Amino acid sequence: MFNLNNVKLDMTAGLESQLIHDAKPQFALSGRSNVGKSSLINSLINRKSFARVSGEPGKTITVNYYNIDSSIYLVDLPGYGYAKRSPEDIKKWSSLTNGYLTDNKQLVCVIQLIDLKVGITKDDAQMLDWLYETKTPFFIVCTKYDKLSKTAALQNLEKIKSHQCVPDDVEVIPFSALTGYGRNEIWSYINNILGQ
Ligand SMILES: Nc1nc2c(ncn2[C@@H]2O[C@H](COP(=O)(O)OP(=O)(O)O)[C@@H](O)[C@H]2O)c(=O)[nH]1
Ligand SMILES: [Mg+2]
Repeated sequence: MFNLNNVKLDMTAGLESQLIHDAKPQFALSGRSNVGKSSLINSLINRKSFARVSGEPGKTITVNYYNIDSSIYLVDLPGYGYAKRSPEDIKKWSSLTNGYLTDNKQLVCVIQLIDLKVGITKDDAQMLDWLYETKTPFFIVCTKYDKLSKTAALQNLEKIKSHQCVPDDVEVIPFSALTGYGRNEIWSYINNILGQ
């Protein structure tokens, strides 16, 4: 297990040239703006507000590298699907995201976040297709589990698992940043991948 008292934000990259290429394995969080990426990072590292939780979705277009105990990076990717984005910002999003995801040898796994209440959007489906086509290892975290009744949550979870863009062997983990539900399972899964 990692020493979670040893967490640093190593880089807030707004330019492709700032992307990190050192040897540490990277786990990248991908998802819609507002899906709960920053909240998941805070929960994983036991902090309330280390990663900025934004009331204004899609505002910052940066790739944020959280250095976990000098061992791995949790990488907060800029969110997609934010309707009010300017053409320049869309361009910036594309070049930064493509620059990050393309030929990234340190990228071990993508953690794809899906809002359990919203389900798989068109943008999510596009991302899932891309992950499948590029053979990028990934698993799915369904966020905001606390917002639904147990019955509705299970129904939506089944819908996500059986979606045509979700291969049968892909792990789907329900999670709530509010209660911490699913947090340990996500860490176990990460450690599993690392072979620890
Ligand atoms: N109820 C609930 N709200 C959440 C959860 N995760 C995130 N949120 C809220 O959703 C909003 C967006 O979260 P944030 O982490 O900034 O999303 P990001 O844009 O993907 O980084 C914030 O208002 C969070 O408080 C969750 O598990 N449960
Ligand atoms: Mg965020």
